[in-house]
Amino acid sequence: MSYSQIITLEQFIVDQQSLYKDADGSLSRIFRSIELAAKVVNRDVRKAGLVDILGNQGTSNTHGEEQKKLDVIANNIFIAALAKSGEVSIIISEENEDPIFLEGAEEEKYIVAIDPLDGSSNIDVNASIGSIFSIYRRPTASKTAKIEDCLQKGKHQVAAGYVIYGSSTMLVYTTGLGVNGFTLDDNIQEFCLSHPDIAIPTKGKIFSINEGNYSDFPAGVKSYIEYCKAKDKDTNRPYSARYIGSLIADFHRNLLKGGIFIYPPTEKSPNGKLRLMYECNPMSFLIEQAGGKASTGETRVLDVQPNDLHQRVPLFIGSTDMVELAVSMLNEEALVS
Ligand code: AHM
Ligand code: MG
Repeated sequence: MSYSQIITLEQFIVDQQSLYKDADGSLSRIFRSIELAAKVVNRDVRKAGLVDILGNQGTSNTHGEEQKKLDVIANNIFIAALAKSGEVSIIISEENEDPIFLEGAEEEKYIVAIDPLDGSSNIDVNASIGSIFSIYRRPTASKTAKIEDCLQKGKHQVAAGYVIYGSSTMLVYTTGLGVNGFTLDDNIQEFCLSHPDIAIPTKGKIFSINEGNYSDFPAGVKSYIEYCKAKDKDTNRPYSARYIGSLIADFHRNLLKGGIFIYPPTEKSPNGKLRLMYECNPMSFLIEQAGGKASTGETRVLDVQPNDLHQRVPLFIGSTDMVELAVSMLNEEALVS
């Protein structure tokens, strides 16, 4: 492809925002900050083995999990870049217990939720990791941003996306006008449109779940796993099991190829592991925009009213037919037992 045919992320965002009649450039400025943060984190991820930034920071995050050095670095980079945009009044992060109210920006209309480095157990072993972001408009007209402004249903997201630091680095996002993917060209340091209008196949052949927890799964999830493994020519079964333990990597593969990712409730964690605001909502907005589905097993993820910034929900996400079947098996078994 010649460079005259390249569409950069920045150009694409400007063109897309011109389709919104009330767009004033604020969202574009937030995206510019996210893009910059993604490039800086990418630089640090790529040299992680060369300098002393691998390993543990020796501190825990708000969920009591050990923080990796790169988690902390990525968190600081995203917060600094978003603060600089001048358009964001509150940042909430998986790594921070409390919301960050940005000084001097109390009246700005946007709130951004981030999981700055998702899949951190994969950092030390050189497997794919990612960053997730989700953008909301402040619902109140009050002058000072409040914590309640952050507790919005996922269906009110204005934009969401992720960066995957894989064999190449990609940024995938939606503003409610479909899903588009951009690959970072290392030579010119620009994200270039490489995956326009991503659509997930309605059926897939991949199921992604941490089967190590099998004995703790609800009966319906166990039945669905057995269904995925059973031989049946007509429905192309058995399906393939693929699970790396990095939501972004598992999600990205299933988005492009078709499949289902499940993080179910377990006996130990009745709400699953993944966080509504930082992981489930942004991925659910993306999957719906790509033609797929996301459910907690009981309801559409995007309809869940959050009551805590760090709350967890079970997640069934991916190709529509697969999610519908998994959820119906979950509920059928729940009725029987
Ligand atoms: P993290 O945000 O602390 O990295 O944790 C979330 C990760 C997801 O990326 C992944 O899907 C999940 O945890 C894997 O959990 P498990 O190891 O229980 O299968
Ligand atoms: Mg995460």
